[in-house]
Amino acid sequence: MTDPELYPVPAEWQAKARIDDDGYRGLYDASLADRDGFWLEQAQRLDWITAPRQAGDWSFDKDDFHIRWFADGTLNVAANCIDRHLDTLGDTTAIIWEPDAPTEEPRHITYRQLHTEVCRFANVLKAQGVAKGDRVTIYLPMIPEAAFAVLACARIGAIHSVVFGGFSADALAGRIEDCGSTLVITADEGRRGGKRIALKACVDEAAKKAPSLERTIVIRATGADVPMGDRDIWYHDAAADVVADCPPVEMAAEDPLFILYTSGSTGQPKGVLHSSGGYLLWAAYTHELAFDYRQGEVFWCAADIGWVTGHTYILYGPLANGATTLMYEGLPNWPDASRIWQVVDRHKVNTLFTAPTALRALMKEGDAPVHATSRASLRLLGSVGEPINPEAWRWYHDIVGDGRCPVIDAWWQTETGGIMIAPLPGATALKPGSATRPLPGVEPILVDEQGKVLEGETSGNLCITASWPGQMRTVWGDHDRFFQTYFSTYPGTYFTGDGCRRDADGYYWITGRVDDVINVSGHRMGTAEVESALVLHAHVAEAAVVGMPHDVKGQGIYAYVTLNAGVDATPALHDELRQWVRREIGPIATPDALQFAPALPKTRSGKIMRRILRKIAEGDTGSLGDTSTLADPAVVDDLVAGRIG
Ligand code: 6R9
Repeated sequence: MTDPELYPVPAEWQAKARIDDDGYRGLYDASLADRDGFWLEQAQRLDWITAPRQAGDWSFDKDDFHIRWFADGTLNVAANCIDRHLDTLGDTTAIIWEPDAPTEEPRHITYRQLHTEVCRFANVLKAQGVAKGDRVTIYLPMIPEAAFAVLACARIGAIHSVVFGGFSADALAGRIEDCGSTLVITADEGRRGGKRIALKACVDEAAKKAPSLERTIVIRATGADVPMGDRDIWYHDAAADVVADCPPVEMAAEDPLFILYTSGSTGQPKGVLHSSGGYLLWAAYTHELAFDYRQGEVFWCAADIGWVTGHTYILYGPLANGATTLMYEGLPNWPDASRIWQVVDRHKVNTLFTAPTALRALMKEGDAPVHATSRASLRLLGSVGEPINPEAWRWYHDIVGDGRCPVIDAWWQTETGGIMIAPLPGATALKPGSATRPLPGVEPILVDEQGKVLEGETSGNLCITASWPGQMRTVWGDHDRFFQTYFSTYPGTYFTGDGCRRDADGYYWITGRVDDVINVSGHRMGTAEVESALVLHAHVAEAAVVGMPHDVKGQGIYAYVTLNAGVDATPALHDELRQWVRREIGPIATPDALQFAPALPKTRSGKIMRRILRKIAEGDTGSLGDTSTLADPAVVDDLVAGRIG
């Protein structure tokens, strides 16, 4: 190993881990030598109704583009996450629910109770006419009913589309319409950090712009008084009318399981579609491998189910493996900076999986809130969502984990379904800031701008050459966009949109997005999406949005705005525009900096030169590079003079 800062596999892990370094190499080679054999063997992790005899059937080539896995197999995803565990784990806790306020009682839901709740929910959906293949939008806070609703869809073969509770009415309406869902599941209100979130009111607002919406099922979560219209029914009323048994529907492995909208480099978010068999296998496989998951452990993925991390590592992966998964309603730092560690102690959490942005925010509060807790139950720490800076990595490892717990820096994407590049705790020596090596079955390559494959120690664009079972299958309603977005840039390979370095040890270091996507607190935001929201305002002529460094969020949003003639650039308008974006998309899209610009730097052909805007936002005004191709180079001086920071 050539890196000066290397954390070898701890002796304790070497002794007990399922897979050591030789094991990893052996498994990795086997996964390449006989891909189909490897995946058919892995597929035995699941309970199939009809066992598949086919593994991968795919081509990334334009003329023959298709991706299928286990196409002759059938199964039910919910039965794999619940029913098959009932004999052995019926009385084991499936879900620990930790409420927003620490003074409230947590809930423990056993696998048997989960079965009853999911069946009941499924029957409520069926009573509303929901059938296999229908789309159901779920707009819920982090309450157990969110898990019940998701699994109820899987049980009857409906396709769920979970929309993060922090998205605005407009964003919600767009997502309802795009997939043509007729039913939304929501709650009266959500709670986070002691604040209430008016979810039902948001759905009412969205309904005005989403004509496909026919029915809203409302869960009473806080007991707030919310108006109920013709479209609305209370979940508790509907649930009282149905029985608590519902047979799982037999699904083909390739039948869709869910849609999850994610931001890309164009204006409209994409509906990423995942399959039933391949996705679930990927969730179960990666959850067990990357976290060396053992029966009886408590697994806490501190994400929201509105993001893919919540789908795969709060619900599907842990439940498929019969784990006890923790679902937390609140914020890591409320009511105080030690809450997250208190929750670890309260529920004797063994593995914690969170995002660098949360760690950086907590780190700012110093070590005392961490030291005030025991954390003795922790054995493994995970990081996901964005590159983790070595300083935050060391703090996580040394302070949070008392130097005992390997840090699993897991690189993956909504599109990949689950973890792709990550250390295995018993096999991989760690380097702070590196996601280390690909999981068996994952074949990353780095290519230059021309698509030439780069070997050895190098930097380039990260692509994956061969399909894997958890790969997304299409963009909902736009298969051509699926191909264009991911397979046309470097023909024959899946392009991730990330830049990456590979060191002399073959370790991968993700450097961030190379497309027009900003990673704000581990959440993807398309620059075009924010721009589209800004130009909807009557006073805005043009907008350009870029990322800027942010010490807690990783990246912040920097917006340049040109106003219509005759409109004054006042502080009031400045605030109004930030609020406008917040209302149009949601709080996570609120620009951190908004600069009024008399004009934007454009080439003579009218293309905005984002490179220059990025440099200015980064404060790197000394090296703006060649500006001579600009139609009006003087524009740049105005921008530099008006820079916010
Ligand atoms: C799971 C998730 C995906 C993008 C991805 C990359 C960034 C995620 C990372 C990471 C460095 C890691 N990313 N994990 N970068 N190290 N461990 O976050 O999915 O929301 O789709 O975002 O996030 O840029 O392309 P998603």
